[in-house]
Amino acid sequence: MCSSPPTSIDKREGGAFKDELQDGKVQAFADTASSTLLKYVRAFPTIEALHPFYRELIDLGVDVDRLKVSLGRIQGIASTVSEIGRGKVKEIMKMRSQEEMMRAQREALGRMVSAVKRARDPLMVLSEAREFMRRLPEIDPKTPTVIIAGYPNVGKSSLTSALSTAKPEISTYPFTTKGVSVGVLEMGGRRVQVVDTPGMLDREPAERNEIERKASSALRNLPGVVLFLVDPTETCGYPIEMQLSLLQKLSEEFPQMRFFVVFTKSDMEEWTLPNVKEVKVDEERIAGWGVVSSTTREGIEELKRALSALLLDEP
Ligand SMILES: Nc1nc2c(ncn2[C@@H]2O[C@H](COP(=O)(O)OP(=O)(O)O)[C@@H](O)[C@H]2O)c(=O)[nH]1
Ligand SMILES: [Mg+2]
Repeated sequence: MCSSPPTSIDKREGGAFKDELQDGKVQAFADTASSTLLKYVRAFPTIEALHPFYRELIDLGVDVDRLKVSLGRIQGIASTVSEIGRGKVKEIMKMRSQEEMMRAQREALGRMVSAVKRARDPLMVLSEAREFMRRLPEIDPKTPTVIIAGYPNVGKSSLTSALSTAKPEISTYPFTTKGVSVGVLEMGGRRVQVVDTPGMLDREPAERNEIERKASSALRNLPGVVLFLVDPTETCGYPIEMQLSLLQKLSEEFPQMRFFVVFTKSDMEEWTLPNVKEVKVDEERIAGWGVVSSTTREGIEELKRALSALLLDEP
């Protein structure tokens, strides 16, 4: 059955309703909903534009394909909503009875609300991804970096503090329970960051879990040098042969990086310079050797100068 055409339209009333529609509910809802959705999409960093260091880390906590699909879906919903809005407002403006207009408006709002509801799941994906990214360590992949390596208790944290001007900030990777500390030092007016990564370069690659392996691999993308610490006093609990063997394994794992080797805890009585003749690492891979004590600061300034020359004076 067809509804009969409206016969008695109150011109004034209908006109007023049309005026209200001009800046009325349908348009307002369409605009707000679509621009809000697009804001979420635009606020999200483009994965491809990210530095490979972060791209690899993000891969550990975020399903990147699912994220891309979600971004696309939200964008699609935003344009659906504004199309519904535009179309309906045009339609409504042509209508002559208020009842008809009200019905059309309700229908438009209903359709837009259900479209927006479909954005819930993809928005959840975005929010989870953002939360993961927010908790990644604040390492600037463009700043020259000293990556600290060596067995537990060889003096990595102590040396990171001794080298840094700022108090090292401890940030926690979302995928490790241990913190990653990032210290900052000034060298000739330029920033250098010192990154200590427990659970990664303090054990053999084979002993890391899958996530630690991938996170370690992301470190390859940082520009700089690995500062490998050896504790000749063995008070760290690891025999010297084992420590030197870790140096060899890490140098194989990071073939494009150079290693600066420092012997720590030089203030201790039992300290002796280890025999390194057996270490099978190419000469050119070794950027330098040093002897330090973080307690007495012996060798610290020399080490800073050497690192500075290494990181900053090169093309
Ligand atoms: N005597 C002496 N002890 C040190 C020195 N550096 C670190 N230590 C001690 O060695 C232990 C482990 O140091 P830490 O920096 O935590 O090692 P990490 O596990 O490699 O970070 C701590 O008890 C430190 O006090 C040093 O230069 N001299
Ligand atoms: Mg430590």
